Amino acid sequence: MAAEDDQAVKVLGNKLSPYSFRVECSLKLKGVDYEFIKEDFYNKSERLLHHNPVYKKIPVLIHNGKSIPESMIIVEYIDETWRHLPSLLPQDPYERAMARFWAKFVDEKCVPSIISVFSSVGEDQEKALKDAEETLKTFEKALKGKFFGGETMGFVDVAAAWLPYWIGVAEEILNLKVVDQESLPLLSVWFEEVVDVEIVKGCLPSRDELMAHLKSFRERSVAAKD
Ligand SMILES: N[C@@H](CCC(=O)N[C@@H](CS)C(=O)NCC(=O)O)C(=O)O
Repeated sequence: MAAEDDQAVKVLGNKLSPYSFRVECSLKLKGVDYEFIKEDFYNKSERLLHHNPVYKKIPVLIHNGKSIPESMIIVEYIDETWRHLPSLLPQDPYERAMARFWAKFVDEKCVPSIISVFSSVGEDQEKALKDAEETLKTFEKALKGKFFGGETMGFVDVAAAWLPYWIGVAEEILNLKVVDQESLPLLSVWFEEVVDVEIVKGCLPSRDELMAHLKSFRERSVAAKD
């Protein structure tokens, strides 16, 4: 296994994984060629178990035979390895720390609050929706112009650029609005801008596939609460 993975850049991932999206998006932003190896969520390959024996999760980046797990650690690795522009993390140490802070906020606050809306019903869902709105209001304050990275996509944009697409499909399934112009004016504009970036579009799964995946996720999550 290790010998055949010795060459160049490979990504073990799945387009339906937002974490996998981050890795593809960073490589494309840097213009790095890579081989994408699709992993099955429910039937993990020997290759995945070999390259990520600790968490056994996608994504994994394999670079010259060395494996790196955890999406945002991979994004930092990509930024440090291919140092040419665009730089994803800012140069200034304080700004770098803040970019890491907001990327962590995406994983620790935004994602759980949206999953909570998506996996609940009735009053629980109404409460979850209010919480998600508050969280996203805090998040939109971190925007620095067109993007979280300023005039170009940066570290935080890469961490969150899948959200508009995933939330759009979730809103259609739930028949409710999580992000609207009135309550989240800045984030709404970023939602539109970021999914319009060609590189972002190129890393997204088909809408039908995502719809089926999220519908099944919702059914399982709601059933688990009964
Ligand atoms: N913190 C990890 C999360 C990765 C993750 O949860 N990957 C999911 C796919 S979206 C996975 O491989 N799940 C399989 C499992 O949980 O066993 C990262 O940022 O890479």
